Amino acid sequence: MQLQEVERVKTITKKDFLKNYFKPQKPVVIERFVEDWPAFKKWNLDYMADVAGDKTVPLYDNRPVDYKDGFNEPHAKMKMREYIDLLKREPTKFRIFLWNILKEVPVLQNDFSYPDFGLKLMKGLPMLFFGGKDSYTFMHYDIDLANIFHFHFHGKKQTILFDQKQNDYLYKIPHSLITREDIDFTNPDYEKWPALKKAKGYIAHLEHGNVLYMPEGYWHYMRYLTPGFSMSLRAIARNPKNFGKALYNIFIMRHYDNLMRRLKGQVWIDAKNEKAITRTHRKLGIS
Ligand SMILES: O=C(O)CCC(=O)C(=O)O
Ligand SMILES: [Fe+2]
Repeated sequence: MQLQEVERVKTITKKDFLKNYFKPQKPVVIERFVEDWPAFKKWNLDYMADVAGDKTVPLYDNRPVDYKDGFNEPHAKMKMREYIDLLKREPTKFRIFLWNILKEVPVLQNDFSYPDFGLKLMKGLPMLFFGGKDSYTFMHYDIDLANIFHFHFHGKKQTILFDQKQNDYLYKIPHSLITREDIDFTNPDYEKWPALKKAKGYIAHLEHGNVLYMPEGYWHYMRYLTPGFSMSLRAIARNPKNFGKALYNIFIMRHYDNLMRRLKGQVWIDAKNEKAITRTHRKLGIS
């Protein structure tokens, strides 16, 4: 893989963001954008335990997709306070994924504002993500191919990104939003995954208060280098092709995939995993 560092700026105006990053669909890290948010000073793991400690939270680990699991179904549950104790105590694979702040802990809304990047943010969908040291969120792109603003808090996170033009090299699983789950994107085995050598992407490290802009449909892999959490805000895909793919994913792909899981079980999952390799290698003339 050829990974270049995502550009970094201290802060940015709406005009420059639109011209230099949104229009060309290029990622960027804005380092000091949220320093006037109360969240910048307040948001850490202890504060989250204070405001949400009694909530039961859905947890995900790195197990491969199983046909018995529904789309994005959690693997375990815990009280938020217990989960945060665990995060602070030891490395854990358990992550919280796509946790809606508005619905779960509305007081957190007082700590941030919706920034004006010149895009219309979806106000109903501020999502939180938590992870333990060395946990990671598998390579995926979001079902709606949105523009994503990913704000990181408490500790450090590594992210690897690819645009949709790289799909031929990534061992994408058909009828899904993920790549082969046995690829280690931080240290890929090119003997096993030769196509990855052709992939051109980006890498960025996020620290407390940084915001990463991920353009429409960008693949993202996120590794928690320390325990920490992030909030994503999103704006609908503007490119008609991406918007079309979003509708297809939401209204057709995921229902078709769920149906096939029910009908064929693990055979369906195994066949898709196999196809990810054969299709990728066929396209590139690798046998
Ligand atoms: O930070 C994570 O664990 C995943 C974030 C993510 O997938 C997103 O913001 O869309
Ligand atoms: Fe995502």
